[in-house]
Amino acid sequence: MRHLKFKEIDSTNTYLKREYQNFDNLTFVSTSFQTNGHGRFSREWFAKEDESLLLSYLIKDRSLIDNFSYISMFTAALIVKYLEDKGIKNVAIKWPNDIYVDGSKICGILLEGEIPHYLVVGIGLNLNQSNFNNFNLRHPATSLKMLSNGKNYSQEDETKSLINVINSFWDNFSNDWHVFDNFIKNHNYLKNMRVKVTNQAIKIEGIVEDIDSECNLLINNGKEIV
Ligand code: BT5
Repeated sequence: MRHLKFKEIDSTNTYLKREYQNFDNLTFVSTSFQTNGHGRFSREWFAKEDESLLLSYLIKDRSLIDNFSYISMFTAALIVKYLEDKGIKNVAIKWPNDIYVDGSKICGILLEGEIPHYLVVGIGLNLNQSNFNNFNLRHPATSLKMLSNGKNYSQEDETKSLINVINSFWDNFSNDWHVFDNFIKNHNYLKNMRVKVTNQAIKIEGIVEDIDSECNLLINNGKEIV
């Protein structure tokens, strides 16, 4: 395992996408500040200096890349465990890539890469924000500080601890792709909610029933489960 730390960088994801040929499986990159942090569809990821945990890790192991559909959900499950170990309650995974606490987003995960060559998993986890009033967010947001009576968190320490959790999981992973089945089902934020999802140009609307053991969202559209 290798950990590269930056004070400022465009984006930890973009860095690993540029440099993936020079690094091994499970290389971690973190930074205090990103000038071009992003989510899906080039949406902006907001994080002032030292306020967030900004981390990406590289996957080059072929057996993991071949099962890419599990990677962001497994990362989410590890982050949920990490937050629960800190005593945070009501943590849930909003399929496919967000973590919510009590209805507010605390973490976003971004999977990028080129299959079968490499994957980059990016994590933005809110640590020390006191509010999100100045950002034009699509959904309510929260931070560890807001959930723990104003306590401040060290970006460096939290990054190190989360890296340990993720690294030791993948280091010991024995290709059991069902290891989180129940955990993910029990932390499904969208369960029983009405959603609209576009899957390969097909629009599906209905009530979320479950997440299956291949990490697909199961939606009841009134006629069938899709
Ligand atoms: C995500 O995208 O939630 C994935 C975000 C991944 C960010 C990490 S940071 C380290 C690495 N380097 C990067 O450049 N990216 C990764 P998405 O589901 O598309 O959500 C983006 C939306 O979340 C935005 O349009 C905002 O509405 C909202 N948002 C932005 N910043 C936020 C924050 N700090 N907390 C909560 N919501 C935020």
